[in-house]
Amino acid sequence: MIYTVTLNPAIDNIIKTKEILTRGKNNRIQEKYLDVGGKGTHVSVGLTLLGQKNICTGITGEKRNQDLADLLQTYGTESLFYTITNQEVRNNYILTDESGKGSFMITDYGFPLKKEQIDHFFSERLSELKEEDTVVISGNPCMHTDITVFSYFLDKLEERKVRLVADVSGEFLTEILKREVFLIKPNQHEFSEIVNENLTTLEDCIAAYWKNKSLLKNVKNISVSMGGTGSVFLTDKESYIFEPPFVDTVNDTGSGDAFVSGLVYGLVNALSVKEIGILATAIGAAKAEEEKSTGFNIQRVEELKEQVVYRKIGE
Ligand code: TA6
Repeated sequence: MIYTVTLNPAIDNIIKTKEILTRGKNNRIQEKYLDVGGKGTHVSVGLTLLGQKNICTGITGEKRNQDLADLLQTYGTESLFYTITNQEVRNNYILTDESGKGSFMITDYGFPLKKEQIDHFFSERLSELKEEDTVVISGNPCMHTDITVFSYFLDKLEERKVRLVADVSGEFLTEILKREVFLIKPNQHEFSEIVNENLTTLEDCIAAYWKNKSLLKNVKNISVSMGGTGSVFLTDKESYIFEPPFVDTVNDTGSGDAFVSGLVYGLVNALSVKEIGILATAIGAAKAEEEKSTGFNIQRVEELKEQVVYRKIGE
């Protein structure tokens, strides 16, 4: 089974303005929606759309948990979060317009987690975890969560010998790199931080991967994403560059998470690196064409797959 774990989920308030968002001007609203906020939640939605069974879980506040569950349900995704009394699902704000330049994200902090909550989360939601399961930790916990709490969570996962996938950043990513991990998906800035170098091209990322092999010794697969420029998928045996097709970007929030759902689907279903990268790239692009934070059109993914440009490194 695939479990997605979101330790700080949100409800996204998406606000689309009538005209291009401009400072010092009254920006009238054209449309507004509520949607799922992520990020593991988005991975679950992606997997569901791809027909892959998964469990969408994590920790959130009891207040508005039902609203979040209802939003997930609109994509056919069942969720079962461990909820904390007197806490609320945070609200994030996504501002979009018709500039085609992407969205603005304004996010709340959420609440910090404690060790006892991790224990309860495990006993109430993860008690059936077993060796062949994949756990996708996508999104950081609230930044005020003590790193020892996150490390404690990872210890507990390690005991179950699960396959770990992580899309986290900063000190949480540093903590992940101390463990055996099946896949990480840093963006170029997060990867730059890991290797302590300013990486500006996909080729820089490839070079940094080989230069920092000892630092990355616990990681089986790495996908480094650079937004519209593309991504590199790096393993010991083979590396590929993938460039996305051009799309009219409506809302790029959640594209990275949709991309991760493609990576996870591909790895779990033992697709080749080439197939995995093409699928994930097409999904990320198809998501950017949508108004909301999550979901994509599966037929559109099939069309876009034909337009993904890829290159095997060293050939
Ligand atoms: O990746 C998109 C997204 O999950 C949004 O839906 C939004 O809620 C935000 O990212 C949350 O990011 P954060 O880093 O605050 O967990």
